[in-house]
Amino acid sequence: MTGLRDGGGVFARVLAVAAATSLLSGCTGLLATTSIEPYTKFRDSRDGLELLAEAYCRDKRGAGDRIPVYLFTTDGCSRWPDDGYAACCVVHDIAYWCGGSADDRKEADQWLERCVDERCPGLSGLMYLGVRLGGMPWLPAPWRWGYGWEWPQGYESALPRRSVSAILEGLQVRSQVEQQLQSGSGAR
Ligand SMILES: [Ca+2]
Repeated sequence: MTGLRDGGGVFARVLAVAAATSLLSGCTGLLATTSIEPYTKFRDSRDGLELLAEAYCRDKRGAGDRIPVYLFTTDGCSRWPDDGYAACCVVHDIAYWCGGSADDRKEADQWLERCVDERCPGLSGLMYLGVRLGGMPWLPAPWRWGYGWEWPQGYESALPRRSVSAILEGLQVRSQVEQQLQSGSGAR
């Protein structure tokens, strides 16, 4: 347990540094927000993201394999301050919900870093470090790798499946997430 506590302390420090850095770089305000509305307000957006997550996961795991036992949910950028890159975090959540091998997780984290870097270069490296430390599959946290499965799902063996980024690109997951996050304004 000491290791877990130490890991949590490091994670907290990384978060504090990230918040300070993002403030200094003008990427975010003082309040941490999760701009994933209309996800929690509108059924259509929530259903759209669930279907998108399932499509990604069926593609990732291959026909005939199971998909997670829990429906897809997202908390946006978890406890990170977020300003304009919530879609990056939701896409990253889709990959985390589905799970897979250690290499898949690293690829998803690298994808997140690139995505956030487009909007907020001062934060992307620290966010990468944060998800590497805080997203391990054996941590009983709701944002862990493979969180769509019963804990502990752990890492799965690497099978000759398509890469995370190839599937994200093939299904245009990021632009579809952005559309879902914007669609609620028209539904009001
Ligand atoms: Ca998240």
